[in-house]
Amino acid sequence: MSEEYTPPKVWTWEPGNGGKFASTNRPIAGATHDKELPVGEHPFQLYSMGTPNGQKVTILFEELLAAGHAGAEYDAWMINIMEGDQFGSGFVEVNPNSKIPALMDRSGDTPVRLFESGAMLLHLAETFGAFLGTSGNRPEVLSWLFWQMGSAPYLGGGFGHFYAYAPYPMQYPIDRFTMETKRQLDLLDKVLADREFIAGNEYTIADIAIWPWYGNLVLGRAYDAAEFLDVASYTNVVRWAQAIDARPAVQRGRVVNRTEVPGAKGVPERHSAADFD
Ligand SMILES: N[C@@H](CCC(=O)N[C@@H](CS)C(=O)NCC(=O)O)C(=O)O
Repeated sequence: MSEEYTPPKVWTWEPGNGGKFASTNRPIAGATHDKELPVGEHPFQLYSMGTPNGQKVTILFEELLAAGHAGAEYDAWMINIMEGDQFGSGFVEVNPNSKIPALMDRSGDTPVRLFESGAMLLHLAETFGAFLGTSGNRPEVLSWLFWQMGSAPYLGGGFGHFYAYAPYPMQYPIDRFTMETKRQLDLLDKVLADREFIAGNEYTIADIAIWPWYGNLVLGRAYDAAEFLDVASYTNVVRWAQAIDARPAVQRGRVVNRTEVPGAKGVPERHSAADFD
């Protein structure tokens, strides 16, 4: 439990360091076991879990379906990252990086794989010509989409890990990542002071990418940290987060691939709209 640490000349892996992900994390890429992935009847096969990165994709699928894009029907299969499903051989074929979400697009003649949630949002938005904003505003949408991909690891892997998941509290990393998380919230708050949505006055994949992380955070749904971060002070972010939270497609998308959702019903696997009934 010491905060004093002298790094050895060469780092060696000590399995089970006590953190929340100690049983599955390791410094080696690739599959650990053989396991085929199931394939359903819809054009899109999503292999995921309802973490913020997973929610981005299920929210976009539900928004596309709500907007009348029937071709966006999808099967969402549960990949339990706490049990190491991301290291099964079938999953690793779809995502060699062994992280959810992973997607197979089987809508064309040849199935194509996608990994990285941002790539999925862009691919689906382009495929259906939806939620990309107007062509003149596209650079702004893409800038915020990629901002999310680069920024959320400081919130999740940095702040969230050290505040909620580390085996014991350590002031230095908590201070460092709290400062960055609050800077990011302040940035979003300033941007949303004169815009309805992140990239302008239209709801786009930039909002769909950012909301599961920063929206859930200010709605008090992440890391039990609402008071610590004083999220209520980011009033524009709270207003934006509540508006998106009220969208029926978001209410559906955020519960997919989850077993337990406080105040709502989890939908561990989604194969049709009836799964939400
Ligand atoms: N940049 C990736 C991040 C994906 C990611 O970090 N997924 C986490 C869950 S939110 C995961 O699968 N973790 C399992 C592990 O690290 O073994 C994306 O947006 O798709």
